Parts: sequence; C-alpha cells; structure tokens
Amino acid sequence: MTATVVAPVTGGPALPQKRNLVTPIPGPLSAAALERKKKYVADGVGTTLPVFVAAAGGGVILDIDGNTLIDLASGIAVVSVGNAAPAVVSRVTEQVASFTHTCFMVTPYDVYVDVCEALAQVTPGDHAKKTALFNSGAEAVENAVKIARSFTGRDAVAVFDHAYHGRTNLTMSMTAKNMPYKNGFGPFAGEVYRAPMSYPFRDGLSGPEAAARAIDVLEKQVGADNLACLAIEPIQGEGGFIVPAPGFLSALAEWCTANGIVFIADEIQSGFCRTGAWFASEAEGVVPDLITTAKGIAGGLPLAGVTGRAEIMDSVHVGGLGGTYGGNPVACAAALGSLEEMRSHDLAARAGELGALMRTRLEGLAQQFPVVADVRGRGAMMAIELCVPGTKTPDAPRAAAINAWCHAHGVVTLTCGTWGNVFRFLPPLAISDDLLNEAFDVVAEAFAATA
Ligand code: PLZ
Repeated sequence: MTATVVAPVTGGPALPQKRNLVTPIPGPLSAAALERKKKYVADGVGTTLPVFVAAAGGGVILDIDGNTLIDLASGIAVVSVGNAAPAVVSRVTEQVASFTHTCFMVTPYDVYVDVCEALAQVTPGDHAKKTALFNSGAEAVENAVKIARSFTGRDAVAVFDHAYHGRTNLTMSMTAKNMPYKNGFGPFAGEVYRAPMSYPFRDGLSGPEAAARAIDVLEKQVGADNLACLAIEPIQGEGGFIVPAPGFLSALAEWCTANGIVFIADEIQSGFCRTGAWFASEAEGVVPDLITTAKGIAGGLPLAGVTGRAEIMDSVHVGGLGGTYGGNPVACAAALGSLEEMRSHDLAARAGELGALMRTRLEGLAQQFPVVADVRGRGAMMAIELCVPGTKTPDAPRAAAINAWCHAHGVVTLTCGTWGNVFRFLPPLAISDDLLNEAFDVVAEAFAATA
C-alpha cells in the first residue's frame, strides 16, 4: 500500500520556500514507505536521506509527512533550474500530449535537432560541432570513447585518479574508486590507464608541474601514439570536487592536440551554468574536442549528449551510434525548457553569486572549525574537505556525523571524495539567498553539535 500523502503535491517555485519540520526525519509515512522499499527494491540501490518526496521546487523538497527540507544537492547537480521549473513543465506537458516516442533512428523529430543546435551554441569553441544524444551520463562517456576510437584507430583511454565516469562496464573501469562503484563487479574493460590528477591541497604542485607528471606517466606506461583519448572532469565531481591547479587542463589539452589524442571533457556534473559559466572548461580557455553532458541538461529528465568537432563526430559509420530512447522527445523538450530557464534567469551569473555567498560561509566555518582543511570549488559547485586538525588525514567519521545532523535538521547535504571526507554543496540555482543562508546556519550548527 502506498503511504497517504498529507501534503499538497504541486511543486515548482510556488512551493513555500521555508524549512519546516513537522515530524522527526524520517517521519512515520516515510518510515513506512522505507519498509516497502526494503521489501521490493534491491538493496544495492542505496538511499542517502530516506524521506519520500511529495513535491519539490525552488530550493526546497516537501516530503510525504509534510516536512520541508532545504535542497543543497539538486538531485546530484541535475535540477539546477529548480525542480518542476515552469519552462520545463510547460514544454514537457506540451510534448507529452503530442507524442512520447517514435525512436529518432526510425522517424526523426525536430526537438532532437533543436537540442543539438543549442549544444553547438553553448559548448566551448566556435568550430563546426555535431551532437549525438543518449539517456545517461555513463552512456555519453562510453559513446565518446567509441567515437574517439573510431576517429583515431587507437585503443587506449587515459583517465585520472579520483575520476568518476559512470557505472557501466567501460565507465566503471574509468572510474577510480572501488567502493561502492566497482567492488565485486569485475572483470573490468581493458586499455584504460590511470594518471595522477592535479590535487592542489594534497600535492602542492602547480598546474604545469602536475600536467608534466601525468604526461610522463602516460608517455612511459602507455605511449602517446596508442592513446585514442584522454577523458577528464574539468572539476572532479564524485572524487571530491577537486579543482585542478591553473594550467593543468590547458597543458593536457595542448599535449593531446600535439599527439593526435582526442581530449574529452566530462562536464556531466560541472556543466550547464553550475560553475558560473556554461561549462567549467571555459575558465581555462580550454576547447575540448568532445564534451559529454547529462544531469543539468534537462531539468531532471534522462538525457545526455556527446558534442564535438564535426570531423571527429562524423568519423563513425552510419548506424554506429544510437539507442532506442536516446534523445527521447519528452527529454529533449525538457532540455529546451531547461535552457530557456538558464538563459532567461541568467543562471550562470546566479551561480557566481551563490558561489560567492557559499565561499564566505565556508571560509567562516574553516576559521571556526580546524577540521575544515580546505575550501574549494567554483560558482555553485563548492566543497570543503575535512581532515584531522593539523594533518591531511581524512576525517570521514566527522563528515558522516555532520551529514546525519544536517539531514535530521532538514537540510539535504551530500558528501563525496575518495575518502568520503568531502562535503559538496550543489544548491539549485533557483534557490534564494535567504534559504541558502539558513541552510548554512544549519551546517554551522552541525559542526558545533558534533565537535
Ligand atoms: N560523469 C562527471 O558526475 C554521475 C553519480 C551518482 P549517470 N555522477 C553521479 C551515482 O552514485 O551513481 C556522473 C558524473 C560524471 C559521469 C557520470 C555518470 O552519469 O547519468 O549517472 O550515468
């Protein structure tokens, strides 16, 4: 039996933008729903904060018990435009009533091409670009590798320490962290080679120094001539919001160009206004050969893309790329609505403002609590790394305790990082300053309460 919803179910920005707890977290209805989940949903599918959602919008999530939580996660950097954003809702509603699927490979439709045209406009570089659409980030990364292999006639793929690229066999092989992503799921795909990442807090290297270190590993252990592509997140997501030192990305991109290696920027988490620009690559003036997108692209509907130099994209034989649902019309309509929201509200600029607010709050925390060892990020993609005071020893238990405290007090926070000791903050770009400040008041209380 489904739990009865005691709250109104219409979401979007009209939802009252106020944290409001009326039961413990989770409340009785969510607790009952969780029991059903335990019975029918595979245990492998975990849940960070077990309140069941009734509605969401702006910067809040309303649960089925009537609690309103502040959202600092955006469903992992997906609903940047806010949940149930008006332009997404209206375009999806219109599309869903018109047709829901034909399969673009069978009989095409305009909204798919509209999204590809928009991606050619908003991604870095003014060269001729083409796009292929898919359903998930992992699928986009797999296809980017397929395209790079087809173009170069080479096999090897370079990735980095702390990387996250997905959970399919190839992308799981490209992902660095064993638990929970890889453990027991081998054998992994071959021809994937890992290089050291620039991690300023831990390695103290300049961007060019860190790039030279990575390039040396790849040249000596793989050979530039064997590499089809190098895939990198311009700011790493799951791996700990690691912002490489300035000059790292551009040095790698130049080395790729000089050696005929396809440079793939995985902007699945960092893209679509999140970092204060359309894409994080822009801050370094890097123009990727291929760029993978998903998450923020479509306001929560499943859509992903590979966009890149036309000559690389077109190296694949006709019929070599596709999938039943890739570029589904409803998801494409959502993407157009999402882009409309980003443009009309200038959400890139808004991400910059939110980032400045968050940086001030986080630097305040760092001053007050020595467990905060590093504050980093860009725009509305900010994080703090927690270490045993005076050391660089990761303090994951403290991160877990603070996370639990925030959840119990109505703020949806997320951790990340190879050692699980990084707090990442990914509010919807539709959140208000007041709500964001209230959320950070709770985060500060959590630090004090767990000290
Ligand atoms: N590349 C940079 O961040 C997805 C993973 C959540 P999918 N990150 C969230 C989880 O635990 O599964 C991600 C990413 C980067 C690729 C992906 C994969 O995107 O849409 O989850 O397949």
